[in-house]
Amino acid sequence: MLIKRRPDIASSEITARGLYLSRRAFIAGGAALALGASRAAAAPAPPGEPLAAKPSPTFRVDDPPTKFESVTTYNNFYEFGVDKADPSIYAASLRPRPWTVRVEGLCARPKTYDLDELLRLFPLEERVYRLRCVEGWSMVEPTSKARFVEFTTLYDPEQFPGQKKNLISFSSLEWPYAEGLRLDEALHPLTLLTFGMYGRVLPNQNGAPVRVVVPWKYGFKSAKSIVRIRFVTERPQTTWEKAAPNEYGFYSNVNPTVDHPRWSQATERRIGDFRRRPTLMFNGYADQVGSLYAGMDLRKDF
Ligand SMILES: Nc1nc2c(c(=O)[nH]1)N[C@H]1C(S)=C(S)[C@@H](COP(=O)(O)O)O[C@H]1N2
Ligand SMILES: [Mo]
Repeated sequence: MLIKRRPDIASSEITARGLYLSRRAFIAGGAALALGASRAAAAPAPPGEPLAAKPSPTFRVDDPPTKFESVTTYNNFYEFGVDKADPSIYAASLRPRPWTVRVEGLCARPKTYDLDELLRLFPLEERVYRLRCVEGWSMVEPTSKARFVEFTTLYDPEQFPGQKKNLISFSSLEWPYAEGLRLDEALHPLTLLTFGMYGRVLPNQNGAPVRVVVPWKYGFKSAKSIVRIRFVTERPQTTWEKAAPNEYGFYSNVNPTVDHPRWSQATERRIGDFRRRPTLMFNGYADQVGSLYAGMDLRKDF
């Protein structure tokens, strides 16, 4: 399936709203070509090793996919710096292999998986379009006490220059980056444990070698380059919640009717587009995920 782009709320943490918008407009306009060219010279395109997967007949979006070039040069990945171009420029320092993911916490079979072992666990037919489903994790048997899942990104300042405190573009985030979902959110078939995109392995700047993608939530819920998945009872504290609890809630469902304290979420601009369009409830997946939040006050649980 195609992951719809949504407004990048987290990215403007350090930028005044006006500047943030004009920078986006600048990148969307004619200057994008020039920027793209100089950046391409600085950072060769990722090798893009093919990764076979079958499109999901269930989850299809008919919109044309965002250009591969845009998706790989306009990123948020603060481990490489806070600027949208930083990840594509600096991502070569990340070594996505060898790689392991530790699955632990409240589950019957905690285990450290090698990346290739993980890949083999997801048969081709079960792969969602270029992506795979967290549903595959049911084999680790979370116990009845498990109510939330925490995802943690690699901590290694040698591979992630943005984790060094002396870097010019360092952010105020705490490392390693941590995110979390309620267990039922994590097990929803739309929540993807993602190894690839556009038919290739994930480029480093998009979170190689494995990340989470939660299509109905704001982008920062989708942790990149993860090394640990932990089942817990209490709601885990997430990186962005720690940084600004009144701005970034645990749920962070895309919601046009609940504004960020510093800006409206009523409209969005997709990467590569110039025009703004109305933001859709749950990013357009209300039919699939709305029932997860029945009876909740989404103003309170933002
Ligand atoms: N480890 C880590 N994961 C992260 C981030 C980050 O800074 N570090 N940024 C998040 C944000 S704010 C967004 S919008 C998406 C962007 O993913 P993309 O660059 O593949 O579009 O990644 C998310 N995952
Ligand atoms: Mo974001």
